Formats: sequence, C-alpha cells, structure tokens
Amino acid sequence: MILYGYYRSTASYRVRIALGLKGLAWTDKPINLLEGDQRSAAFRQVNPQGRVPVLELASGERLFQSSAILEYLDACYPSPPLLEGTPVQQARARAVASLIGSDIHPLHNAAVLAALRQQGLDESRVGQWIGRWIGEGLAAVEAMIDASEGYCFGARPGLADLYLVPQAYAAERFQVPLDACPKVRAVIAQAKAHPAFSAAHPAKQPDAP
Ligand SMILES: N[C@@H](CCC(=O)N[C@@H](CS)C(=O)NCC(=O)O)C(=O)O
Repeated sequence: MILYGYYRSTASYRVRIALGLKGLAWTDKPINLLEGDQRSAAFRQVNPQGRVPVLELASGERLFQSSAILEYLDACYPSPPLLEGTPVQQARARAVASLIGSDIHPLHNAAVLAALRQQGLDESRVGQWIGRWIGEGLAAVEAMIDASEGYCFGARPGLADLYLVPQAYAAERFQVPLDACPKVRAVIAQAKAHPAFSAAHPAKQPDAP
C-alpha cells in the first residue's frame, strides 16, 4: 500500500496510527502541503479534491477520506478492531471521531486558514479563530470521553483515540492550551507509550524537517 500524506496532516496521522495498530506495511508518498503540491495537476490525478490522505491499494485502487480509509482497514484487517463493545459504546466512539473529523479539523485545515488570510485576517485573528474552534471542540470531547482505563473508552486504543491524539498534536502546534482537559491529556500520555502511536507521530515521518 502507498500512503499519500503529509507529516503534520492530522487526517494522515490517523491513518498512520491505524496502519501501525494493524501491523500493516506501507510506503510513504509525501505531498508537501506547505508548498502547495496538493494543488498540482499531478496530484489532482491522484485525488481530484487535492487533499491527503490517499491510500493506494496493491490493486491500484485509491481510497480517499480518512474516515473511509479507516473503515476499509477495519473491514479488511479486523484485528485489533477499531470499534468494540455494544452499539451504544460504538456510537460514543464514533461521536468523538465525528466531532473531531467534522466539527474541529475542517475549521483549521490549511485551505480554510489560507482563505481567512486572503479575506484580510491577520495572524493574531487567525490564531484566535483556530484557538476558538479547537478549544471549544476539545472541551466537548473532554466531557464525552471516559479515560479512566487509559484510552478514551477503555484499556485498548480505538477509533476515538485515532482522532484525538492527532487533534491534540494540532492543539499543541497551534498553542491551544489543554489545561482544562485532564482526560484528554491522560489519553495523550497513555498513547505516547504505544509503538503504533509513537511511530505515527509527525516528527518521525520521512518528510518532517
Ligand atoms: N475529511 C478529510 C480531510 C482531508 C484534509 O483536509 N486534509 C488536509 C490535511 S490534514 C489537506 O490535505 N489539506 C490540503 C489543503 O487544505 O490544501 C479526511 O478526513 O481525509
């Protein structure tokens, strides 16, 4: 498999964690979002949306959208599962994933921040924008997760953790404080010790500076 990604793309980070958890090997194809490689004609051939991640299978089939890629990986490589427990427990984990993937991340995506700057927002206003949406979103996640056994919902990592750990990395990168989120911080500390999470960290990627 080939993963088109970018070291500090949180959506790519989710997929790297899942690949690692499931013990799968892949080849990295870095797309430099800072230099606009995602908008090149060559990459639009790979993903017409011009976004990462893209997972290319051995068959040549290309999968888009991290949520769809994670579902594919879980369906084809069910052990260890990303979703466990009763339908209600699974719905709780999916809710955290949706909150982060749909309600936080799109608001600080590179293209959105570039559009805000084009509209005339200076760096301090852009910072306030990012801080507001990450801060409010993670405060809600804090209220939704359990974290008493280490991860969001239990002693083993699952879907919610795959979304939360990259989002917390983005919070740190954008200097959004997590002081009011002790459960979120506990999950991050727990995940740090897990080989699949630590290998997926942006700093460990071949395209990291
Ligand atoms: N919903 C998509 C989001 C993909 C996405 O926005 N990726 C970002 C990096 S995290 C990207 O490629 N941004 C390029 C841009 O904004 O130009 C997913 O989960 O895969």
